[in-house]
Amino acid sequence: MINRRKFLKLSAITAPLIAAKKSIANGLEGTTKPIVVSTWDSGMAVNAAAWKILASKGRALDAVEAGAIFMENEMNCCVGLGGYPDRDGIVTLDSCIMDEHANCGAVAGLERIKHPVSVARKVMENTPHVILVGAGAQQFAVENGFVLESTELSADAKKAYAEWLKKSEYKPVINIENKKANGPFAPNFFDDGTPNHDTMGLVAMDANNNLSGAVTTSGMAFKLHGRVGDSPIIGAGLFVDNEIGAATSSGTGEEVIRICGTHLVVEFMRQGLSPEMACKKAVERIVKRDRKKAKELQVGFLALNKKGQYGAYAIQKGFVFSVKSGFENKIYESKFLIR
Ligand code: SD4
Repeated sequence: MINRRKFLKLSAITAPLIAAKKSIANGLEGTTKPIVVSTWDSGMAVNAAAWKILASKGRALDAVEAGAIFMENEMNCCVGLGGYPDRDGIVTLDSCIMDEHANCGAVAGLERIKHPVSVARKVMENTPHVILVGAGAQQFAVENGFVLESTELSADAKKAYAEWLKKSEYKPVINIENKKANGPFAPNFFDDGTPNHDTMGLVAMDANNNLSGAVTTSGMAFKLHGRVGDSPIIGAGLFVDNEIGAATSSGTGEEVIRICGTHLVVEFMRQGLSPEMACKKAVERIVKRDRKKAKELQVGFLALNKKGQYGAYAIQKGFVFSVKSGFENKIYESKFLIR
């Protein structure tokens, strides 16, 4: 099991690659392509998987799916079936994918399926719909040949869940009966102070100048069963407009949904802002609504425009992202608004 903290310790080789991001993207003239950018430092390996397709002139859509699949195969706190469960002890997965024609597909609250991103792609390609949820999403997945995996939690998830149960004294039946005090809900931060998220969001531009993106996550750990975050919501966790750019997000999904976060970022880029400034303006929108609340949570946006310029911004320190192009293979620290 590699969570973000362990990954950082393990990746002494990549650590020196972490750099402060300069203000206007990569400052290169012309178009940097192909290119893929991903949330978090775990995005380095995700980018490598996507790059295999991009480097051989493949489609950005295939590249982002490959990147997401890679992460879903890893043992990680926050993506795939090895992720932390909801407060009832069930792992529920959210994912979406979007291509250069604004085709999109998503699944939410999907249980026991290893590759939600591929189910999301099938929703996009084989149905007239955009989002399938819960039992219906699972039924669709099985009908399309996906294997129903075990319900057993990964060893790390089991441990984390047991700890959480101890502290929160969560008893599902009692809480369900007591509607006034239906907590506890997903914490914004784990006990060690690290944020409750490591969602994988990635956006890419291929050699043909086409953009696509994908997001995959187990969502916020210990969430209410049935809760859906921003990650599978087009315009919240992911948005792609092939004329302008693409954006993805990580963090407390409710805050991202409230402002249609990634759609907002793309619209700011349409108005001429750099990816970094567009992300900053979206973060400001969240903070402006409730600064006190914003201090208690983290949201990071990551964007890529049609020139292959990229940038990110977060509410707080700690959001990092990974970039792979023909010019670089790096992790950057995002700028942040408060603290
Ligand atoms: C959510 N945005 O479910 C996601 C959380 C996240 O790693 O970033 N998880 O709200």
